[in-house]
Amino acid sequence: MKVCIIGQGYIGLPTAILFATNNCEVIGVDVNDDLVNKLNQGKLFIEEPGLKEKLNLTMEKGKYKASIKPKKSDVFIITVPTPTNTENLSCDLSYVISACESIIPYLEKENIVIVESTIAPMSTDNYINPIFENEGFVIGKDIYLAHCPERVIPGNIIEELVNNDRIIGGVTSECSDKAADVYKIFVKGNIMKTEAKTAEMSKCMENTFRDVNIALANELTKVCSKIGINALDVIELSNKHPRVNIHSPGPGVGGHCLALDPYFIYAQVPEEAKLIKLARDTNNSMPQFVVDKTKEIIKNIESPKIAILGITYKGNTDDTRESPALEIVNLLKNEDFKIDIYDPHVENKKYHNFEKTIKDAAICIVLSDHDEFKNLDFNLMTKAMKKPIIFDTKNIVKNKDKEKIEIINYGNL
Ligand code: SAJ
Repeated sequence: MKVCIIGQGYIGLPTAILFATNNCEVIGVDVNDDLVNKLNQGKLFIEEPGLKEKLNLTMEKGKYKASIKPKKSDVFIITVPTPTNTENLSCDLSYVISACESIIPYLEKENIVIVESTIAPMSTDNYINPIFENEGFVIGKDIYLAHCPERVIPGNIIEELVNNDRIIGGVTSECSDKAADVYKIFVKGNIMKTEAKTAEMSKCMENTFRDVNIALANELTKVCSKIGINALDVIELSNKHPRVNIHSPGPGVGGHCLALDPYFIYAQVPEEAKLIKLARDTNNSMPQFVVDKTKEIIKNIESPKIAILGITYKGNTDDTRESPALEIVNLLKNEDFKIDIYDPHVENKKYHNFEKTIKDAAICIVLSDHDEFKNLDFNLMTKAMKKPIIFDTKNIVKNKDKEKIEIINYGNL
C-alpha cells in the first residue's frame, strides 16, 4: 500500500515510520524543506524513544522518504497542526484546509483520505467535506474520507500508536470501513467505528476531561494552601477510594492538546460549556500562583536570583509548546528578577549548565518533571546557592537529604 502523510511533526513522522516498518511505501510530506532534508539524512528533530532507530531502518529498506510535495498514493493522511484561532479560540483549520487542497491534484478514485489533526466538532462536515465535493468527488463512492484522531502521549508515541484503541470517524459507513482497514496494518488496539462528528467530539472531550480534572487538583492546592492543609496528602489519601482519581496539581497545563482543545468545544457553545471554560481559567492562573508563592518564599532575601529547573511542558521531552514554565519565566522577568534556566532536554546548549544556573540562586523552582530532577545534587546545591531552597511544583524531588536543603512543594506551601 502507498501512503502519503502530510505533516511530519510529532504525530505524522512516527505514523509514517510505523506504516513504513509494516511494508507500506511511505512519503512523508512537509512544507519545511530544511526538515525534509534532515529527515532524508536520517536526522530527527524531536526527542522520542525508539524513533531514530526505526527511521534509519525504514530508510535503509527504501520504505520511507520525506518530500515537500505529495505523490499519488492509495491513502493520504493529514497530520498538520491546528493552532488556536485568535478570534474565537476555536481551531484554525487553515493548515488542514491547505493540506487537503495540496493533495487534490494527486487524488484518484478509490483513494482514502484521513484527517488525524485535532479539529473542532463538525469541522469535517462543514469545512473538509466540501473541499473534495467541490472538486466533483462523491464521498463514500469516489473517495473515502474519515476523521481518525490520534490519542498518543509524547514520550511513548510508538508504543501508544500501536497499542491504543483507535476511533475511526467515517463520513459514511463505507469510509469508516476503508479507514479501519488502513489502521489494521499496524494498530493492535481495538478499532472503533463511528461518525466523523462523534470522533471529533470524543477527541476534544478526552483532553477536556483531563484539563477539568487537573483544574480540580490545582484548585484543591489553592484551597489547601489558604487554610493550611497538605494538598498532596489529601490527594494520596482520597485516591485510595476505588472510584476517585484526583489528578496532579502543577505549574499549569501546557502542550498542544489539553491547553487548546477545550476551547474548540467552548467556542461553539459558550453558554453551555461553562465548566470547561472555568477549568481553562483555573489552569491558566497557575503560573501567576507559582510567581506569587515564589515571591512569598524569598521575600526576605536581598536581590534574589531565581534558578528555573525545566522549561518543557512535560517531563523527559524537549517540548516547550504552551509550556507554563515559559510564562512563569516571563512573569518573573517582568518583575525584574534575575533568572537563570537549566533544562538538559531542550536543544539550546545555553540551558545545559546546572552549576552556573544554581550559582548564588536564592531558590530553585522545579517546573518540569524530568528524571534528572528526582535526585538533585543537594551537596552541590547547598554549596553553590545563596540560600538552598527548592520550590518543587511537580512534586518530583525526593526529600532524602531534607536537613541540608529546604524543599517546598504543593503540600507544605
Ligand atoms: N498535567 C498536570 N497534572 C496531571 C497531568 C498532567 O498538571 O495530573 C499537565 C502536564 O504537566 C502538562 C499538561 O498537563 O503540562 C498536559 O500533559 P499530558 O501529559 O496530560 O498530556 P499531553 O498534552 O502531552 O497529551 C494529551 C493526551 N490526552 C489525554 O491524556 C486525554 C494524549 O493522549 C493526546 O494524544 C494528546 O493530548 C493530544 O495530542 O491531543
